[in-house]
Amino acid sequence: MTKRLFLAAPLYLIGALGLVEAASLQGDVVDAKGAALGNAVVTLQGPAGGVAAPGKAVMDQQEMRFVPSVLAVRTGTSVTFPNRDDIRHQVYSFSPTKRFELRLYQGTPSEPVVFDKPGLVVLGCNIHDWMVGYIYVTDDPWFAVSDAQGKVSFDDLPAGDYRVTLWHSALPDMQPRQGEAFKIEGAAAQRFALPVEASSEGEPPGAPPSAFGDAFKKAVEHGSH
Ligand SMILES: [Cu+2]
Repeated sequence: MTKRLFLAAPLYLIGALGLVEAASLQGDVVDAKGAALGNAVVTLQGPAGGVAAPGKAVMDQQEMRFVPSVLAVRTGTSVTFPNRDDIRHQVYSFSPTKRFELRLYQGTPSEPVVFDKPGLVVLGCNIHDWMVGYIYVTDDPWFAVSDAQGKVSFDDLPAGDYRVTLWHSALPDMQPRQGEAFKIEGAAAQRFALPVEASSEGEPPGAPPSAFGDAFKKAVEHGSH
């Protein structure tokens, strides 16, 4: 659902004018061992210097997890944080990109949070320490989050030269990486490698990252006694 928001309307404007040849890109994101890497953010800067309009996006809480665990949005996007659990959450971020706190709540807070600066926002919940989510805010006109098979796809791109930026929460310093420049004409395919160890291999999307895994397991164990 949210993925549709990523590929925003201005792309169609460019296509409709007929000024540039339309192209598409199928991307495969892989880790240091060449295995498919899900939940990676891929952003593109292209030849036309296109600008995607800020939109609206949703970061759910379901079964005491953030869903999706990684959300990419254009700078200026309003994000709502509906709580679909029947317990209360208190969502916060201490990240310099966007500091906020949504007081203990159920349902959807009336005001969305506007992410007005590019950068990474790490989400937590004051009640459930293992809950962690990421909002990646970008100025780049095209962006997507890789699926569980490491796939991303972009349609209606203007043909030309592109620069790619890649990010994943398991990168040692959490900093985005600049990939090699490449050309897109017609239907292109590209492989994007990130220096991420295969620690998250086999984990379902949205599972707590390993740093939080122990806390999560303890909580579950306590809960079952
Ligand atoms: Cu919570």
